[in-house]
Amino acid sequence: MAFELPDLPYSHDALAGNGMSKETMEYHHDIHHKAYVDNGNKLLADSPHKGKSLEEIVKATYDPSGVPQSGLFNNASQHWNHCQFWEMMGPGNSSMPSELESRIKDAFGSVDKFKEEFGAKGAGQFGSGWVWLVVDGGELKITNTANGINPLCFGQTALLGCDVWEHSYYIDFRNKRPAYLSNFLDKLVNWENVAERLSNA
Ligand code: MN3
Repeated sequence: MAFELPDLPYSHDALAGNGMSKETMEYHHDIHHKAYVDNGNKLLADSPHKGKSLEEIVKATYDPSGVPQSGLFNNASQHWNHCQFWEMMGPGNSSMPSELESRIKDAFGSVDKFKEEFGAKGAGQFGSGWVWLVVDGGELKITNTANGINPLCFGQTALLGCDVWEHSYYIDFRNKRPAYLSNFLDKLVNWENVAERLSNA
């Protein structure tokens, strides 16, 4: 099954008022995400994994001792990561559903403490990568991963992920990754999507 670039679930300028510009979306979705799809398809064409689903390919090609990971893993995992990322944001300034809020309070003490820890983990990721809210063995945890590595690699469920590659924030925030992260948490997250992932976890 070939990889396919999904349309954004909103227009390219839908998040512009919330700190993610049309120009960022044009680069990030139309160029960067598309490159992962195109490069992944080239590598998949000759691969024994080509009949598998995207999630199966990510899990099957992840190498726990791999530095670097294979090209197929990197492109497949980044394709998966970006598909989740677009869905995890929205233009609605959504509020946090109560079930999710109470799980976050139980795990981190308060919503503010959760945001603080998520922001610190994202800011602390050295180089390119992601910061995640995951369910791991029934528990909510915040993790960070290098490059394209994601929660699927560790049998975790991703509830929320934020791309901390420079291409995600350089146009709108220049080098200010912490400001990008706090804006993401305060203005961009689609909390209904996060809550839905939690109820399916
Ligand atoms: Mn990216």
